[in-house]
Amino acid sequence: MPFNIQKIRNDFPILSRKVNGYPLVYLDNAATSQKPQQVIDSIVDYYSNYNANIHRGVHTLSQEATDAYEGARQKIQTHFNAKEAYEIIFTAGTTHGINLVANGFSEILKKGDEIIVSAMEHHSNIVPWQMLCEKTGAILKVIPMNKEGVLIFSEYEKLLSEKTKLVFVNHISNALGTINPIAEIIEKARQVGAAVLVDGAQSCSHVKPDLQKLDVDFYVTSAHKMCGPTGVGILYMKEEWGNKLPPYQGGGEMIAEVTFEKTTYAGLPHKFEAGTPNICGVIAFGAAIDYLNAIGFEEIEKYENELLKYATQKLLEIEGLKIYGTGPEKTSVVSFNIEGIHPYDIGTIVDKLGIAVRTGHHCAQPIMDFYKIPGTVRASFAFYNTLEEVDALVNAVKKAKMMLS
Ligand code: C6P
Repeated sequence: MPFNIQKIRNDFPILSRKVNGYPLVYLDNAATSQKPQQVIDSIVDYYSNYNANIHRGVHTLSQEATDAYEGARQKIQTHFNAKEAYEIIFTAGTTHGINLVANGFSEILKKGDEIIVSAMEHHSNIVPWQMLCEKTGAILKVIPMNKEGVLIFSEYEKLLSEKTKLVFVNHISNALGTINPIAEIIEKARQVGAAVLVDGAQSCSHVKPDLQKLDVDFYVTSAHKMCGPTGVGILYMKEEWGNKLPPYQGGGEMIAEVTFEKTTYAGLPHKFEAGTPNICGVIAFGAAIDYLNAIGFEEIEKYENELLKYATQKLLEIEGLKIYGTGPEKTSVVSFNIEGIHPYDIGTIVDKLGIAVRTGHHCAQPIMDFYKIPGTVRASFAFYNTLEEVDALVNAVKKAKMMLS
């Protein structure tokens, strides 16, 4: 499909609404993406035509719902190039997936084992590991970054040793837009026998990772970041880990046999999917994957890079504006401040002009501490944004600056 921005925008009903009397300019895509009609239709279709519980009934509706749910798993397996569909575990999202892995490792790690995270992680890729360290006596080490917001690879190499058991890193930083060299990070971790978890929450909408080629142990992401619904995501885990880690929650569907004396667990992926899952969400996630693939990830990446380049150049023309995250490998996130003005004030004024940006620490307080700032204004672009919307942002920021200086 050729990249036709107007046609794409027509797929997103929300993009034609007004906010405070102005056309909505939605630049908070790193928080959550908007949903195309195709995804909305898949939700309506499920509840209108074949809503039923899955894996449980012999009746037609249950079989239809099961087929659609398992069909989405296969679609997602193909998209991320996992070896087996059962290596894709459905979760409530990235945070849930990380906590599931952390829970599993609480039975594996020993006192003195080391865990490495990066300096630019989201809180959900910091706090569960701190909790794990408290429980097990393992030690958390941090890969530092430089002023450009780029990880210092040589420092990472120094941190690695035979004590390193796990490495956790996001593919793309939500607060800076930096793309981390995950292939190299994984390769180095392999040399000391450490397992690696990649947080793909910010990358899944921009690039298509090849999980087998990366040879990563765990990969987590959320559907809502890639045009799917909230409350659903995936945890990919290599089969060997799926067999090794204990279940996270007990309940229906995750068992092979239950007696009051002993319970045996189901195999993958059901071992980690206790209870009735977000059936509709999973099916709609599949529809979102279809939608994005029909546009094409190469096209998306190319177009978003144009938006990033243009936005960076135009915003930097504003005197006193500083961008955080200036490394050479970046995605379409621009995090900035204007000297002497609180980011919250800028966010509030641009909202009055219909522009949605996020302000604050973006659930990445250590990054803000590093730069000694309370937060930033973050404009994050998606493939359905336009150069005209970038202009609207720049004009609104100029206006805010005039009002607040
Ligand atoms: N970042 C943002 O505005 P959940 O909430 O579980 O779907 O995703 C958590 C998460 C984990 N890792 C990264 C890199 C993320 O960016 C996020 C979510 C949003 O930046 C909401 S805080």
